[in-house]
Amino acid sequence: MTGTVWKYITEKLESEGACHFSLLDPDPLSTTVENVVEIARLTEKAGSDAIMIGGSTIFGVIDDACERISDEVDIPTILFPGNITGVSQHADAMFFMTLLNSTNPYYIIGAQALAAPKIKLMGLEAIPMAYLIVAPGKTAAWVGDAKPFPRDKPKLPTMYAIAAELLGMKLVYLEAGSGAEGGGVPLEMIGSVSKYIDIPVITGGGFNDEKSVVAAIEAGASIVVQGTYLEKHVQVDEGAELTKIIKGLKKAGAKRV
Ligand code: 1GP
Repeated sequence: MTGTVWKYITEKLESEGACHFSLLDPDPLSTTVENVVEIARLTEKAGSDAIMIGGSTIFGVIDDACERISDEVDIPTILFPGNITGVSQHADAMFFMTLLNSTNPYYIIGAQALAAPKIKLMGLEAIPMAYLIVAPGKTAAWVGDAKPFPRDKPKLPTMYAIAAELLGMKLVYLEAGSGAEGGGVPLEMIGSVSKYIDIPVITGGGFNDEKSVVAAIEAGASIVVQGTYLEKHVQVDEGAELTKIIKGLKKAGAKRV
């Protein structure tokens, strides 16, 4: 693909109002590289706008998966690292994340500092992103020593999101945790955060159907991320239902353009 990934994302959001990102976790304990590449191919075919590669726990090296996914698809591949092990030169860009509601400075700035020289030397495009973990938070909360925001307290992540914007972050990610029950981050929380910041809100964790994905966009999110859904369903129906989910998301997005 040509041009920077950030330019691609902003232009897509400007013209289509909302984006769908597919999260793939190339964890050899639960999948194979071939499987992940196949899912990437199907999600692109279904209309997903980008592939995020990573996870909170990485067993092994992600280079091979990154290289093969990037070769397979034309949409951007963006690293979504849970630690310094999540860096690869084979992706188009990286979400340079800081887990702002971690209680451990390692996840706020320590890992970033350790990885920064390599990222800079590689010339990898880094997109600064605030990562905010909402209850239940699942593995991401446990690994990241987070103090997850209670689901009924939208004001708390809103304060953090405004701080993130003032610090110069380009995106705010509201994360309920991969496999979260309850249909993702509460809509009231997405609404509150989106209302008070001018940078795009990206959300993920438990968005497993069209209804919840569309509701997140209608509540104010710009990008919805799906991971678990893809692992479970995309190969079963060759992406037929995902195509419908993404159509629904784009329809909701179009109302905002
Ligand atoms: C996890 O938000 C992502 O970081 C995706 O979550 O696996 O529940 O779709 P799911």
